[in-house]
Amino acid sequence: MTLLSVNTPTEELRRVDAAHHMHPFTNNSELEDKGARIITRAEGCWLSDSEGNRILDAMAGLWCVNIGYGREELSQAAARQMSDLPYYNTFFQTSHVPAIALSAKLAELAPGDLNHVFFAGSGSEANDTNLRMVRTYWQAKGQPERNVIIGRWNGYHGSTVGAMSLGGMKGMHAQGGIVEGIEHIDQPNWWLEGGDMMPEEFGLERARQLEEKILEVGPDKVAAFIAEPVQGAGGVIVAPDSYWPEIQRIVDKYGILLIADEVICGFGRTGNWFATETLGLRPHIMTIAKGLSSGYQPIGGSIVCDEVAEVIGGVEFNHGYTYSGHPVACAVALENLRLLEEEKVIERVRDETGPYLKEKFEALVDHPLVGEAKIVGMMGSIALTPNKETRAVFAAEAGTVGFICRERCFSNNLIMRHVYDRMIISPPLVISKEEIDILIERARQSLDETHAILQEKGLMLAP
Ligand code: PXG
Repeated sequence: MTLLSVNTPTEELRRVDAAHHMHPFTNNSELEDKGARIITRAEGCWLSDSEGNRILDAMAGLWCVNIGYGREELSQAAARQMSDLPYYNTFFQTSHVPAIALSAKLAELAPGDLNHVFFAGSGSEANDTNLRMVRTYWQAKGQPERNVIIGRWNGYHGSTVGAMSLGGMKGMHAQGGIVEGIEHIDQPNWWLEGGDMMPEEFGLERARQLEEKILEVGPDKVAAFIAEPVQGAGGVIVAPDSYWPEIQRIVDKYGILLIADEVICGFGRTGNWFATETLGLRPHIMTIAKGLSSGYQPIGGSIVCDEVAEVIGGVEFNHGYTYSGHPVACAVALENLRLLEEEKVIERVRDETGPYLKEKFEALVDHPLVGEAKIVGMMGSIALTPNKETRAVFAAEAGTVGFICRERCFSNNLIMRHVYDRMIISPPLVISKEEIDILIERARQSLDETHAILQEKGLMLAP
């Protein structure tokens, strides 16, 4: 086989890709027709592809490149660590400096008494850790019957069996089934499911489903509730203000553990280090990944409160990954956190670029296709609709219109994703005001083009 490189013709790369590379969440047969877009380089918020396009990445990769692409400091940190100690494990009473330093740094950054870190290689692995950890916690406390974990429909916690079961993506559950002892409640998506209720009333109703579920299962059988502070993969669903205080009240009342999945929300995305601070939550465990290393290295983990860590530390927790606390990943994460802190990236999101983006993004609601525009810090979504007043969905199958809009964005060199008929953004936190202007301009252009296509095809219809 000829050696492939970024200089290989795109058609050849696409052919080999379709022939041999199984892509995540992709119907591979579609790749044979059209082929993948092949990304070759990236700098700041900009991607380059094999056809010479420059694309504004309003998704920060997969919600992870918080510090932006191309930071030499991070590649140097990796190279240094690879020379010094490319690998050693943290099993069997061994440790190494990068894992020690990173766990201490995370304990410093995390709120409250979240002072202990169990490392994993990804967010999915970390949530599998959490599933086993909370059950082990209650076992160790002499309450083994407390093993039910409650998650939410349309929540996303990863693709491994445990994480997928905690999540509420029905299409995933349908492929192989889920782990026993996991229950789900409805999501706080007012736009789609709020009916005639006002948002605050709906937020309370959805939060109270947690209490109803606890009572249905039996309060002495529930181990934990897991949720994303802002649902990401489910379409950037920002709960009404009434929702989280009520969830916290219920968690406190029944003494169950709260797991905040901060995989997307953490490390500045909502304008604070963690979204639990933005929303005033007091979790016992936080799941982290993505922005921890800005995606430069695969790393995730669970930040655990004193009480849970003490109980788990009192038994041998038979759990761990070859790459738990991988030294290169830890070194890169540490350098990433140093840059986020030193360059005041999160403060800028909170005080400057976040409010600037919010103003421009929320103004998209004046577009004829846009029903609502919601944004927290640097994660936002707009709902596409054929009728704003009635909050109608399109008559076409859910996702048809979102897909058309995503394709228009692609052709306008903007990466803005769709989740069904919601368009979502989650740009690198270092995005400048000028780049925000470009983002909004391209989004508007793509919405106009989508609108024209829908009118031409007669798709502006509600059922
Ligand atoms: N929790 C949350 C909240 C996530 O968003 C995971 C856990 C799992 O992390 P890993 O590192 O195992 O992927 C995620 C991941 C999408 C998309 O299309 C979202 C994720 C991953 C891939 C695609 O929005 N989130």
